[in-house]
Amino acid sequence: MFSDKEEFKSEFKSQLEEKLGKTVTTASDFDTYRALGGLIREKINKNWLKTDQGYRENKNKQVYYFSMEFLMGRLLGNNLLNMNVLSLVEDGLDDLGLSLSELEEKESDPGLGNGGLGRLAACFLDSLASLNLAGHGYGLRYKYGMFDQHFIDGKQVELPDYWLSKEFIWEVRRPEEAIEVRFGGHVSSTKGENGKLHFKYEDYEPINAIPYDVPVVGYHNETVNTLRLWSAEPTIENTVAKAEKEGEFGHFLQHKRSLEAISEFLYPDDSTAEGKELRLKQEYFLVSAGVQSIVQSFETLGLPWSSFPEKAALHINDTHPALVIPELMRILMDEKGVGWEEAWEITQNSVSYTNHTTLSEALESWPVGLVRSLLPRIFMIIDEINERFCQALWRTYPGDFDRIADLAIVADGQVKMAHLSIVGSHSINGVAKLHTEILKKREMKRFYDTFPDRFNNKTNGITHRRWLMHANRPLTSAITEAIGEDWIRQPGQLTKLLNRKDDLPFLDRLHDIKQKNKIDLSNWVQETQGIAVDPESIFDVHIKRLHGYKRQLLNALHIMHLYNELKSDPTLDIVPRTFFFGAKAAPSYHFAKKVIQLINRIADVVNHDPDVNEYIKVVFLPNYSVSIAERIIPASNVSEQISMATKEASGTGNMKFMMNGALTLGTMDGANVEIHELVGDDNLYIFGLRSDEVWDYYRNGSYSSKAVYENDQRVRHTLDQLIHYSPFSKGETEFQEIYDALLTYNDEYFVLKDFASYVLAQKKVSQDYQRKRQWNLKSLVNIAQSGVFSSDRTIQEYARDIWDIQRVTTLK
Ligand code: B1H
Repeated sequence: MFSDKEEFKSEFKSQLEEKLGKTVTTASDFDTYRALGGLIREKINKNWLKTDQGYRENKNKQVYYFSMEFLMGRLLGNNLLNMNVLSLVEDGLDDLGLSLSELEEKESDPGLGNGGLGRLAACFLDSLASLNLAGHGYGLRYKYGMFDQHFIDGKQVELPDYWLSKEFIWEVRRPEEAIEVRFGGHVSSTKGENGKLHFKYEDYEPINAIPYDVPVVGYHNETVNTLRLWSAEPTIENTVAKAEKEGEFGHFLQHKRSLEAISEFLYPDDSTAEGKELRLKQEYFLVSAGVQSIVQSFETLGLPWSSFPEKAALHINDTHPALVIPELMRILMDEKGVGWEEAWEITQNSVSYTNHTTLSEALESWPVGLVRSLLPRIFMIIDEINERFCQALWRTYPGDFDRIADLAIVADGQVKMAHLSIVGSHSINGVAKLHTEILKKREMKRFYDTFPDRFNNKTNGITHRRWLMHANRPLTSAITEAIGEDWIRQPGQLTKLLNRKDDLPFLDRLHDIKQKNKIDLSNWVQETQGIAVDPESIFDVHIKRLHGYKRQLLNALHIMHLYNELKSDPTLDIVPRTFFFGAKAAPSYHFAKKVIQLINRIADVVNHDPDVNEYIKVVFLPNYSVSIAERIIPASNVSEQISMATKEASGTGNMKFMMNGALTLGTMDGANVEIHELVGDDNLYIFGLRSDEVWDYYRNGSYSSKAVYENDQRVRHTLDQLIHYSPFSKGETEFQEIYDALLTYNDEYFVLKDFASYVLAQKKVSQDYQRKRQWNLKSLVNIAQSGVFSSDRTIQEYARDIWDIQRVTTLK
């Protein structure tokens, strides 16, 4: 690395001069960023190579984490942190009149994911490398990531995110490791002399998968793992053949585009499955390229196929890459001559699956006709897996047609991807205790009855390196000064902070840090949004994808209610509050877009009304992203985690806030339940129906939102304001749809049902906030108990219970 700051400065200057032909004074900010990034990349290369060689020589078992999404965030700052040169580089740049944080802003934030699921994959990669575990990510190199969100007249407008327009300096294209992936065509079979069937696959469309590798740098060790992102390109032979056959350049271009479309864009749906052919193509493209390359590298070890599961663990991040199962079967049987039984045992023992949601609209299933025509051989294998599974069920439950139909992988003309994933893997995990219980007792009960040993819980986590050490450096220093630095390697040791409960100067320091972060955020909001916010007000933050079940609408109705109260009683004693929102709605999710429009309208009304705007402000930050989250979370006091109980599988934002000292205002849902268990009633604000109460209402069908409307004047007033002349709707019908969803369609997510208890909880928040010392103490308890939610803990559990891998000790 760099022996000191002077060495860094001189290497950095040579980089600028030799690679870019610029000097510190002539280079643009982006050039400077590129030079710095390029220099750091060179430093990473040595350890990257060494890690790879070490794994090969020691024949370590490798984990491959298959995910359609990796929401990595910017890499420069985190790489500097993990390489232990952050301060040195910062000081060196400072000497040259440059600011590291300004250069970090020049990096585009790769939005190759929707939300929690994609960000979890990124946190896991950081933990794998930091714990010296041989684990790599396999994903797609989308040309367009998550759309850029703009607001026009308060409505969401989506623009393409062409993130590659600026060079992505961290990737290495490796065309020599390209893999051919095949679609369409026909399969015929012939019987060999031993009576074995041989399958011949013809007339298929070949597509090249080109890997682009991104290094994943471990924290203060020498491990550098790999995130491998596949990009679709036409194969040369096929392109030439097509051009000759069709003799027209136009056709050639069209053909080329249709192939490249496979890795063209990320589907912008969070928690919803899109049943589009292109999506299925994307899924198989990732799976086939990935599994083929894993098999190739296993073959270099010269071991028998039976030891494949001892050398490779294939993990599927939700069902999106579930075709890993039939694809591995196909390769083992058709290409390597392994028989069905052995191939099946190898497959089951290598594959494991995480379920991330029980929402029915998120469950993937594909029409049989589509799978059969796009992937004929894969369909045959799925069909056979299904056949054998149903026969086995018949032996255990003879005559139980209902059960067998319910569990079948292929049924009602659909291939059910969750069923395939359960049957074809050795481990199925949920992402928080409550979620796993719901899987076992309700949503997947019959599978749990059949395979009780396969089900287990792995509560999600977040990397404390990005979300605390990088996002909140002042807090990091304060913690280390208080309890030493062991917590960095063992985040569970943050509980040592509990000894500081009576340390008033320390509590004051926590308060000052939060205040400073709030001022920084306020300045940024002023600069970028032109909105003045009061850093003394409570910073109440609701950032996550926009979805009915996450109930941004509940927060919005409460703000309308506060506004009404303030207008009718100007002397009302209210603690000033700033409500922050950040949320993207799927472009086709009409209702979610209406909610965005409503929140923007509320912001417009509230922020411009002098009767209220000293007390409440509403800021909807457009284009919410990982880098915006890193700014806002360290500056927040209240963390809104208000999903309808049973619906949010885990949540991970809740953990980031807690780690930064914000107090949760939430329902007993997902991982909030575990936060509550750790900090106790006094250190968070729980409201609303519990999961069993929700189920009771489902069972009796006794919930009536109209009854709430009729009995609660506050609810009536705010809802009426949506459709009658009011500051919020001007008598137009633009929010009729929201009104109807809440009343005509009986409020699917129990927003009105939980309104009263939410108002009470919010009142309590305001009261408590005024008692500074107590509030700081609550904040301290949250930070102290947040270590469990480090993804290091989560990954250690996956490594031990699911993947059966150990730390690689030959590396440092
Ligand atoms: C989560 C998704 C998801 N659950 C389908 N399910 C998608 C489903 O593009 N698709 O088709 C994309 C994403 N995402 C989230 O996973 C849960 O809602 C969170 O509660 C959880 O914290 C997160 C990570 O486990």
